[in-house]
Amino acid sequence: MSTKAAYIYHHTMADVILGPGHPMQPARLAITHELLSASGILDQLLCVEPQPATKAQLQALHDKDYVDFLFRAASPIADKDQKCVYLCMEALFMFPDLYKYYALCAGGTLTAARLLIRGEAKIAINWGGGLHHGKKDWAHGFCFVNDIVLGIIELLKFYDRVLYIDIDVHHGDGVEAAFNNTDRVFTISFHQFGNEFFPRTGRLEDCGEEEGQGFAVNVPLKPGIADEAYRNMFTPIMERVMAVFNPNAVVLQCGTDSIANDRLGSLNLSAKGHAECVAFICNFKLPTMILGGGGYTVQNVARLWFLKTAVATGLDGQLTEKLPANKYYNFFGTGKLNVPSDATVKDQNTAEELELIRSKILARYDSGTG
Ligand code: TV1
Ligand code: CA
Ligand code: ZN
Repeated sequence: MSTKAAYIYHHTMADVILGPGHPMQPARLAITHELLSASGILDQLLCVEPQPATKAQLQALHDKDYVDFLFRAASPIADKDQKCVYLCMEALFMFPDLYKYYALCAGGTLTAARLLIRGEAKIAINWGGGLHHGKKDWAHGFCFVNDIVLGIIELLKFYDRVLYIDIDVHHGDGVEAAFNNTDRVFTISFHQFGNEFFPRTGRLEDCGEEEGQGFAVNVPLKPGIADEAYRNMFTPIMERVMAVFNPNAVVLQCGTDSIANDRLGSLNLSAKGHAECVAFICNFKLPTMILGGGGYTVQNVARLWFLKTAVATGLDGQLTEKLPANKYYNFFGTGKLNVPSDATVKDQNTAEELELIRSKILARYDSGTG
């Protein structure tokens, strides 16, 4: 008997609005959920409703003062000076229920970690998680907590080595920073880089420090990369990392802002191309946590997370090229499942540049293959 894949979802998260015109729309969680439900795939998953993370759990990464601040922050009594210290540019984006929302993001990822540790699932999916920019005492890039770091800290209680893979269009700076000096967590981020693109970190040269030297990889990309060129980076690099690091568990951040026509990102992957990366990682058959993250063209985020849920759980044979009949049907524009690459977009990466990045990264691991 094979264990079901776990799917973590709390319906109240989708009702949250971060602010007028804010690109991060939690409603995408409900739309993804509706596709899973309408297709019948949801019935084949172990659905788990998370508890909010407690203050004590958040403090596994975050400073007590910062957690206390978040708890009070969305209320009118919040201190203006404190906002400046903890929130930097995020001060504009305070919203009611902020604490509840982020405690559920983190609680969901902690639940995913525990399901994997207890062997209750081999794959655990939390589309509400993936907040890779959060720092121990400040909010950054829509991430007021860092659920990923909290989840990895939990996994490290049981697993020796955890591999973190980040295919969001932005650099996974918060996760990289938290584990920059340790050899127990290997972090790798593929991201758009250059021209001040947020958060401006994640250079090719940055590869960990002290004990952690060689345990971080950054793959900086220019706008316009599509499926084939991305695959030619992702596959050989991940194959090598898997062989060299030999992880006991994997955490995959699946921000969908790297597909074509995102509101913030300028890469040009198709939904199928992005989902292939997930299939490739799941094929290693390690305990794997799958998290959300960015993704700002909401109907395409729902398409892709629906597709990835099916791919990661081995249920993609049940999908068709068409979306199932569902209550948001008109909102999707077309009834098609895939989001194709945009043929009018030019790839600004040259084959030579990509080859140089790939060979520089692979050369660091030439002597050891496991
Ligand atoms: C409110 C309303 C907020 C409209 C933010 C785009 C908005 C952005 C908005 C926006 C926006 C960013 C910066 C500003 C540094 C700051 C979940 C001085 C149309 C994981 C976070 C990107 C990405 C933050 C998060 C970035 C993730 N871009 N409209 N804000 N500058 N912040 O650039 O990696 O996907 O854009
Ligand atoms: Ca990334
Ligand atoms: Zn992003």
